[in-house]
Amino acid sequence: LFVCIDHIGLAVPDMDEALRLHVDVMGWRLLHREQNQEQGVDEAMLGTGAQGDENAMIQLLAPLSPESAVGKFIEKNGGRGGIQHIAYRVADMDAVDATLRERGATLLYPAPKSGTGGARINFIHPKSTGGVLLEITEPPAAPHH
Ligand code: CMX
Ligand code: CO
Repeated sequence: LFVCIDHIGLAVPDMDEALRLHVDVMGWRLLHREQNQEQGVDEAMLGTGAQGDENAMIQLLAPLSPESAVGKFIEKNGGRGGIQHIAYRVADMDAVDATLRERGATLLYPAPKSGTGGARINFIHPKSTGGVLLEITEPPAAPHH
C-alpha cells in the first residue's frame, strides 16, 4: 500500500527556534514553508535530497491556535514538542483509501483534504493504530524542472 515514509511530523511550540535547531544545527535543508488554515498549522518541510525527490522528510508543525490538533498535542505534552504523526506516502490515494476501509481501518476524514503543497491527505486515528497518529499522503504531481 505504502511507497515509503514521506515525513515525520514534529509538533514545535516555537517555529523560529525549531528552524534554528533543525537547519542551522542539524543541517536539514528548508524545502517549503506554508500555513494551512484548515489544519491549523504553520509548517516547514525539511529534506536532505533534491526537492521533489525527497524521502523521509521532517515536517515542523507550529500551532496557529491552542484549539488546533497540534496546539492540543503540545498542551497535553506539558507545553513541549514531540512526534505528532508519521506520514506514509501513497501513489494512489483513492485506491489506498478504499483498501484500508475494506480492511477495517477507520480514516479520520470521509474524503482526503489538502496538505503540504496541495498533497491529498487523510489520517488514521491514534486510537486505532496502537497510539500513533498516521497520515496517508499522496504528493502533488511532480513539479517540472
Ligand atoms: N498522537 C498520538 N496520540 C494522540 C495524538 C497524536 N498526535 N493526538 C491525540 N492523541 C490521543 C490523546 O493522547 C488522547 O488519548 P487519551 O484519550 O488516552 O488521553 C486521545 O488521542 C484524544 O486526544 P485529544 O487531545 O482529545 O485529541 P482529539 O481527539 O481532539 O484529536 C485527532 C486527535 C487525531 C483527531 C486530531 O489530532 C486530528 O484531527 N489530527 C489530524 C489533523 C492533524 O493532526 N493536523 C496537523 C498535521 C497536518 C499535516 O501533517 O499536514
Ligand atoms: Co504531515
